[in-house]
Order: sequence, then C-alpha cells, then structure tokens
Amino acid sequence: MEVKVMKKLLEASEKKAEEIRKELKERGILYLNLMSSPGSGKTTIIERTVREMKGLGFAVIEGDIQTTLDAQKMAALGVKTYQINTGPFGGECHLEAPWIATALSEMDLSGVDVLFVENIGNLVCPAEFDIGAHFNVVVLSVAEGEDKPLKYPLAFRVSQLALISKVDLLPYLDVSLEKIKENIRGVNPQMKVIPLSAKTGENFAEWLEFIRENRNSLVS
Ligand SMILES: Nc1nc2c(ncn2[C@@H]2O[C@H](COP(=O)(O)OP(=O)(O)O)[C@@H](O)[C@H]2O)c(=O)[nH]1
Ligand SMILES: [Mg+2]
Repeated sequence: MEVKVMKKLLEASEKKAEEIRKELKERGILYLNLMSSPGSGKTTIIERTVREMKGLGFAVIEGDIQTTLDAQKMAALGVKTYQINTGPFGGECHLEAPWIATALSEMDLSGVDVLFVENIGNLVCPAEFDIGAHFNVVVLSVAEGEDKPLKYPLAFRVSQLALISKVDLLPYLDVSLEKIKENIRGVNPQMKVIPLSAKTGENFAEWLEFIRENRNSLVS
C-alpha cells in the first residue's frame, strides 16, 4: 500500500516538473538547476553571472536545509529571490517540483529572463528529482578530486552541462583537469563541460555564452 502511495507522489511530481518546464519556456524564462556538493561554488558562480551579464533579468530560488545566507547575497545584488528551507519539514536534502511550483506562484517573474535554482548542497539526492529545469547543471570544483563523477554518477547522468569550478586552484592541487573531464565523459559522453573560475573569471565567458545562446533559442 505504502509503495503505491509513493509511486503516485512521484508521478505527480514528474507531471508538475513537465508543467513547469513548459510554462517557463512559453514565458521565455531559461531555467537552470545548479547541483553540487556544498562549497563547490554555486552561489559565487550565480553572483558573478548576475554581475557580468548585462541586459538580462535574473531570479533565484535558493534551496537550503537551514539559513537564508545565500538568499541574502542574491537579494543584495537586486535579484528576485525566494528561499526554500527544508529544515522545518524534516530536513530533506533535495528540492521537488511541487515546491518549485509554489515558489514560482509566489514570485513576481516580470522582467525575468533567467531563473536559477541553487539546489541543496550534495551530489546525491537532488539528482533523483526532476524539478522541471531546462538544463541541469552539475558543478564540481577541482578541489573535490578526479573521482567524484565515478562515485556520484547520477548527478552527471541527469545533467546536460558540467561546470568544473575553481580552476584557479589547479596549480596548488595534485589534480588533473583532463582526468576530471575524462571521468565526466566516461559517465555521460554527451555532457558539455566548461572549466571556469568565478574568482578570477577564467573562461567565465563560455558559461555566459551558454546562458545567452540558450535563452535566445528559447524565445526565437
Ligand atoms: N579559489 C576559488 N574560490 C572560490 C571560487 N568560487 C567560490 N569560491 C569559494 O568557495 C567557497 C564556497 O563557495 P560558494 O559559492 O558558497 O559554494 P556553494 O556552497 O556551492 O554555493 C567560498 O569561500 C567562495 O569564496 C573560485 O572560482 N575560486
Ligand atoms: Mg551556496
């Protein structure tokens, strides 16, 4: 019996994800779901993106178990921000499509061209839930080591883009960027991979170009 209820809940969540994807496409809002382990640089990447990318309006839904720290950083940049804290509701380690739908229904999306979801920091649970994004973006910092795509393959399988972050740290680490790329492509040969640094701005332009191109093709 319990299994049946769970299946129904998952089906409802998947249906909601499809509805969100379609609605945001119709509204011309590119929706990107950033997933990574804690500290790999999601917030910093979004902050630099908002600062550097002129002419586009941004909104962010922040997922955290506790605190509004990242949401405060976004709000300080003038970004339309919505915080989902799962702590009071059992401390779930992922976001789900119905919660995103509620957030969207309560947000003012006028003038918004790009929506980021900063998912809850871990490489396991968020990958299991389709939250209706146009692109899942997995962020892996070079400091996390070469083997993480092999250890947490689902996050890499369900994503269309991998950002290899903090490449400015490479000179200080015994890590091969080529090996990280090879391991990502071993799990997902179709994956687009962009190594970048949100600190120095190295190769950041390629990420901005990805956003601009995909936002344009959504509205053309
Ligand atoms: N060296 C370096 N540090 C970074 C970079 N991006 C983020 N950080 C630092 O890494 C830490 C975690 O970043 P944050 O954006 O909060 O990660 P999140 O938990 O994934 O949102 C912070 O201290 C950032 O200043 C980067 O490109 N290079
Ligand atoms: Mg963050």
